[in-house]
Amino acid sequence: MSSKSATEQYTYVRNCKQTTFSSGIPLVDLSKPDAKSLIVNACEEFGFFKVINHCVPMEAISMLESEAMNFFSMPIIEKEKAGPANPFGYGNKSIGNSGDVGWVEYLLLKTNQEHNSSTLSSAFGQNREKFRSVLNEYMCGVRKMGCEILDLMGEGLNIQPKNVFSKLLMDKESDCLFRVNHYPACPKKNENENMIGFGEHTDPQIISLLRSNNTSGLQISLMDGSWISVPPDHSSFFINVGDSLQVMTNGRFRSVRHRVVANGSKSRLSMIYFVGPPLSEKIAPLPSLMKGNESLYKEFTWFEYKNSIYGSRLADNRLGHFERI
Ligand code: GA4
Repeated sequence: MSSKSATEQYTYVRNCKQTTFSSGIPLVDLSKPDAKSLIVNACEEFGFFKVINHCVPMEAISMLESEAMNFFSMPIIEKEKAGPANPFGYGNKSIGNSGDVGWVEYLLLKTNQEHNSSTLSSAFGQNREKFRSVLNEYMCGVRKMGCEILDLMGEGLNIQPKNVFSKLLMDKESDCLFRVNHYPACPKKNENENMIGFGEHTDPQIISLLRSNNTSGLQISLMDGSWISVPPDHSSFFINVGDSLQVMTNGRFRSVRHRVVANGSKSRLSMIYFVGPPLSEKIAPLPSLMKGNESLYKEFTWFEYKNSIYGSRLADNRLGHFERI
């Protein structure tokens, strides 16, 4: 992964507060009746929560993780056959189009397109069918869980009908993405500093559904601007509120700023399903959540938002351009 000139562009952050299960991250048990109110509270305060008792089969999770590890273990020359990630495929260090770099390599895929592109075939060779079927099984489970969570948000917010959010995910024109990030272990130069794996940013979509192996690295920013580490848990999912949901709730839900720091001794593998609406969808506050207030945002479509973000830097406040002054 490393080459001297590229390493020089990396950024480092100081160590931050560690959290324990009891002190930090909101926990939602999807099998419990209080799930919907816990989700609403978590989205308001953190824009982030951890989910247990989800319906995604552990077997699909483990199989995809091992297929992904096989892919990232290949020689770089093989992986690059699936690249560059422009916008989809294998990417290494470089994130987006504006010069951001991180200690990360990744696969970025569209979810509702057959993965028969030359991209995957050339890099996966004979293993392509296996990867495709394992990926589809995982994504089916995650989509189901995403739908359940979005319905619980609708119910928790007393929105009629409750499927206002989930129907965007179920729409066959939905613009969802899937990303697998591999952060190789990165020996520390200095005990107090960590190399940035994926720089701070908010996700542009509605929600993102993330899981990782048991290696730490994910950090979220709290309302006061401080950062906390999210203890990893390979059997749970972590949900981020994205910019679009912040707008649809007129700022009631918070699009969470997050980042990943590289681990000094273990590699981290994460998989994220980004729930994006159809391109033509108007992203605007739901009338029932306005309660006589004005919209905080100018109206825009998902297509317009996407166009505006691709020229931005990772850490930019992308919603800033769409705020009403
Ligand atoms: C952040 C969330 C998703 O990973 C992503 C990222 C995208 C990319 O990697 O190409 C972006 C980033 C993300 C937001 C700003 C732009 C676009 C990199 C970047 C600098 C796939 C997405 O949809 O937006």
